[in-house]
Amino acid sequence: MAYEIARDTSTFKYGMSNPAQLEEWLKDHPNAIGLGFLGRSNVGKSSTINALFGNKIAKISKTPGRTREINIFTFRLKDDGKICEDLPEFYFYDLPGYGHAVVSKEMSKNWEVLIDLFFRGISLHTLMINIQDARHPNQKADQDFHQYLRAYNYETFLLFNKIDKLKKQKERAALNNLKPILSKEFKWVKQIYFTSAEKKDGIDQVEGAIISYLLRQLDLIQSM
Ligand SMILES: Nc1nc2c(ncn2[C@@H]2O[C@H](COP(=O)(O)OP(=O)(O)O)[C@@H](O)[C@H]2O)c(=O)[nH]1
Ligand SMILES: [Mg+2]
Repeated sequence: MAYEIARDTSTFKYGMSNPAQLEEWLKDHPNAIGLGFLGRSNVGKSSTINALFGNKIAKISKTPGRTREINIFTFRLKDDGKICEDLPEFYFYDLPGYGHAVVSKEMSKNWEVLIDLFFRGISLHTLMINIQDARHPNQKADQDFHQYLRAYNYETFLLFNKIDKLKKQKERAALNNLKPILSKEFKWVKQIYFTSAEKKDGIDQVEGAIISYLLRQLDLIQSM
């Protein structure tokens, strides 16, 4: 693979908590090519972003449910070590975690408003990356979220993170056995990965798949 993510180009752009501001941004970026990171609080969304896009670009939190904003970032690709100036800037979105009980009513209302605006307004050239905890896959909140997501028809990858915490061979085997079952259950999910954001396991494979997605979107837009 000649292309790679140019980690030193990853840039934080906006933290959006204001619906009107988000709506305006979405209207201004109808063809943005990018990635949305989604999952329950604490599954390792920010850690995965950091592993993919460069250390500490996203804040890693010790307290679940801290990110209440939609954080927007940009990045570029590199080819043989050189930044691809001929390719556009790409986007990624660190979305606030779903299914966390310990937030106030008002906060969860704002979460719903933001998430709803996001999914209704974000460019169709957005790959949704759903991260789940490999030790506790397919929780009620994950199922509920997939019900919601499937209505929108975005290409979706599923990542089971924290596999380093599965110490025993037996636990890993159980997760592997789950793969065909999950593929059936999440039929619209295009690809499934097992990762450790902490140990960087599986991250190269995810990066490769992300890059092919981005290049495919460029082709699609150019042929329009
Ligand atoms: N052991 C292990 N811990 C992880 C991994 N990914 C994230 N964590 C830890 O899980 C906690 C939550 O991570 P964070 O990225 O903030 O989750 P987010 O709320 O989904 O953004 C932090 O303490 C991380 O250090 C992983 O792959 N392995
Ligand atoms: Mg986070």
